[in-house]
Amino acid sequence: MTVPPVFSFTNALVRTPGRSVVNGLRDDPRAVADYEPILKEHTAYIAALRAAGVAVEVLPPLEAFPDSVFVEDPALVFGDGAILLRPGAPSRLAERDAMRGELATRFPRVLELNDGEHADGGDVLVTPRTVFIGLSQRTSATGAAALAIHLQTLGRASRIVDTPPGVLHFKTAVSLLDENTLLATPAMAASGLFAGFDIIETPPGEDAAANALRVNDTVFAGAHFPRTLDTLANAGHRLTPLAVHEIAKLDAGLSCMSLRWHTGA
Ligand code: CIR
Repeated sequence: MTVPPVFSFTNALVRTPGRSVVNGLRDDPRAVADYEPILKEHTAYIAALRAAGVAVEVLPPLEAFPDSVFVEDPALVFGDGAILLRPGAPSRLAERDAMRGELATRFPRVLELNDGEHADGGDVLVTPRTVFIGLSQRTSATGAAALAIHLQTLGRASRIVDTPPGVLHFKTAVSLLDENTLLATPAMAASGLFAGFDIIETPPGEDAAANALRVNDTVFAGAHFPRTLDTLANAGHRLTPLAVHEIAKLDAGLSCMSLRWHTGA
């Protein structure tokens, strides 16, 4: 059987933001996010996934969990199995309880991190040969080690690496564009972690554009980053620019609003 590329997705799971999303976690306490624009960005994101050929299921809002729209963090999924994670922020930990049943009905097997093992999906970058697990404020060494063992059980090799200081998650600073190419901030590009990959650096002032998302034959990229969009277009990438202005106030980007998988792979 031919294995589809790691950015080939048939399915995605998203969750409608609750009105409480405006109380989500953020590094900058002065950032004020509004509900309607977040909903608009989320709605456009779902439409873009569908336009890219993905069957999207939409879960109902969870008002008790302001950050639960960011479904990437409590789980890591592949077509042949899923891992229920343990988000590192205390206010987000119980999001995993809402996610457990959703995984059980969709994946042939579900593994789980245990007490004390913290990892957020935002710290996990899946590439064709290696799954990078970034140590961060949210992903502990214990959590990363447990996650690596579960990945091995699912037949995937992983590497535990450091996340550069100043970013929330590993993938805040790097994304996969194709089998061999990454989009990364200059700091991440200089990390020396990515031998064998070509790296496109985000232009000055556009570090936040590094959280892009390859979905089938298109790259979702922040619409507010014109120089990054030009750079990616010049490199031959087909682009889907999406507004992320409002969710960025909650330190979120394009990967975090969905779980994506290819049925059977
Ligand atoms: C948080 O701090 O957990 C949320 N406000 C943002 C999560 C973004 N998640 C991601 O990039 N994977």
